[in-house]
Amino acid sequence: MVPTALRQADAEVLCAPPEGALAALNDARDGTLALVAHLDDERLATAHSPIMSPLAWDLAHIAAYEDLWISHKHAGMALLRPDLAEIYDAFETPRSVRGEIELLDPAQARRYMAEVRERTAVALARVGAGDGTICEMVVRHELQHSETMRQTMALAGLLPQGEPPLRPVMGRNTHAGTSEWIEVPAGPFEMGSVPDGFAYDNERPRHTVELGAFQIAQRPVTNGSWMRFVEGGGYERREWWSDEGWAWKEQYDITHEGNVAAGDPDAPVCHVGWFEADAFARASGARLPSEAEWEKAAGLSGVLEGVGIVWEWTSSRFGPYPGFEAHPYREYSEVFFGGDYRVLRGGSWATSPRVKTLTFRNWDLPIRRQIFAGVRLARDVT
Ligand code: AVJ
Ligand code: FE
Repeated sequence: MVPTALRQADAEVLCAPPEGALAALNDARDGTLALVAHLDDERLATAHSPIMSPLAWDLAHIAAYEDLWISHKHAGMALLRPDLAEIYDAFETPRSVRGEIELLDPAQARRYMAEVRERTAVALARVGAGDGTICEMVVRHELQHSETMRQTMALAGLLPQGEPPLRPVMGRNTHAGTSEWIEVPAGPFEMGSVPDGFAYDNERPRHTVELGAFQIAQRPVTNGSWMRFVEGGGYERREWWSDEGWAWKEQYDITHEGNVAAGDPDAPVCHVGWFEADAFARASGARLPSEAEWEKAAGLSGVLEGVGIVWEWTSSRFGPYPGFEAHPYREYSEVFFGGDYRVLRGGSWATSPRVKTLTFRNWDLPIRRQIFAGVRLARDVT
């Protein structure tokens, strides 16, 4: 398989011209509406999982966010529906309660999305897109929610036909599950996004990181390797698990998910949590890469294969880079720093190419398995 290269962060904000901004917003919207076109109102309004929102919540939240940032904050207009601000704010109304409160029904949510978009067009015609940062953030917000919605749909068995796409099968030239080790020599590298163009605040500032030599797997761990881990007592051998991971596994009776056995043995394993990924690595005499190691290796051209099929868990907790400044959306990153979140890198088949860059940082709790996440191993050089 051809090695996958991720885009570097963009040197310019893609949304800078206002027509470009509206076109990008409309493309994102086409994708959102197409994603849910096959679902009836009941499926859209149901909370399929306590850790996910009803899909109709995501739809109206996308609109509320757009109205807040473009018409209200950027263009100085009043909110279209101030009465909805609280229930469609991610912090005021957390996921666990979104299934229990009165929400807009799916038809109302679609109408709200359309009305907000009309106001966005008016606002941009009136004041322009500025340097494009706000519009780019709104576009990527909608695109990121399309992945969140796909997670919900995957849990509920509601993904549209053809998804997930046939996953690229990683090289059959080697025995399934084997992967070359790539050695990355010690030395400094520049981590994070350049100062120009759009990037999330947590990717900045770009800074020099000194790393020792390490090895990283050429390919992500496959379903076949994961099955060998399972059959070799992966979920029974205490010594492979961290204390916290073992406690979680015992309390919730965690075993491997059925889709691992059903998946193509040569395709990357998906829907594994951080605790499992960590145990798998220990069982393999390896460890997870730190996010700095991951970014350094992924930035070397033609080295890593299979990047961007599944998110890759790293050993790192989500935190600020030295000199971090929250901008412009304070609640995007800062409120998650210092928690239990672990960083994932690379993107998945469900991540929009616009979002998927070399420096993009995703994060989730170590118990979470709903994301399209797998593992790439690393190890020390001895
Ligand atoms: C970057 C995927 C962790 O879903 O919590 C969506 C993206 N932020 N709306 C999330 C996000 C606000 C975020 N992740
Ligand atoms: Fe959001």
